[in-house]
Amino acid sequence: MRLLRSDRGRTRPAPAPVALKLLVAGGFGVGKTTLVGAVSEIRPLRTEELLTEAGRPVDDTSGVEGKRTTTVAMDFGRITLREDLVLYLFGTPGQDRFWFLWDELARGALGAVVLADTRRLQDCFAAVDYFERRGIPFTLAVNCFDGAARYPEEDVRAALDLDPGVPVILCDARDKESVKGVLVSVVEQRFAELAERAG
Ligand SMILES: Nc1nc2c(ncn2[C@@H]2O[C@H](COP(=O)(O)OP(=O)(O)O)[C@@H](O)[C@H]2O)c(=O)[nH]1
Ligand SMILES: [Mg+2]
Repeated sequence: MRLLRSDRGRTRPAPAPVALKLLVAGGFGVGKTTLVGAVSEIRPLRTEELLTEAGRPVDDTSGVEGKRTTTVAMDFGRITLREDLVLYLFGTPGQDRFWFLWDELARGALGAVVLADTRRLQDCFAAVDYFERRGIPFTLAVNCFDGAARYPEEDVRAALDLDPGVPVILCDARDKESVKGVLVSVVEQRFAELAERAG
């Protein structure tokens, strides 16, 4: 009988996991910080600051009146999707005045999640444009807030004029499994693209 290598106690060392970078974008108060916090294995690095009186005219909290803090620089988190696949999540700042950070964050990103709230769909136009222009694959994730009307995927797709290839997923940014589903769809998109390119 042939001895297997593993029978001799020689186990192969586990390969180092592939680390991929993903961005989480979307309008102010749409749930980016919540999403990163829901799945991150490390204590999410947050740079929340209390909303100040000075920020009030620009930080539109209508619809998210409970919101007391805002992400000034970014959210950062990590999730092991499989033992050989680790995602690093970077939440983009929602406010227009921090747009200068986006190009830094986008460098080397495999893909993105654009979070949307159907009550304020226009808030994610800028993020959709940004990723479309740069050819960064993204999944449009509708964060289903309590009390917000549910719209079918086709309606959201039409309203945002999304390419047919862009996945639209209804999610709950507070729910780990729900968020994982969104992240997997981003990764799968990119892998499918790479496989196609490789012929
Ligand atoms: N009901 C509900 N509230 C949410 C959900 N996601 C986020 N929130 C709340 O909405 C507010 C804004 O979320 P946050 O993650 O700070 O938004 P960000 O500005 O995009 O980072 C917070 O008070 C969250 O607790 C959700 O899926 N459902
Ligand atoms: Mg935030």
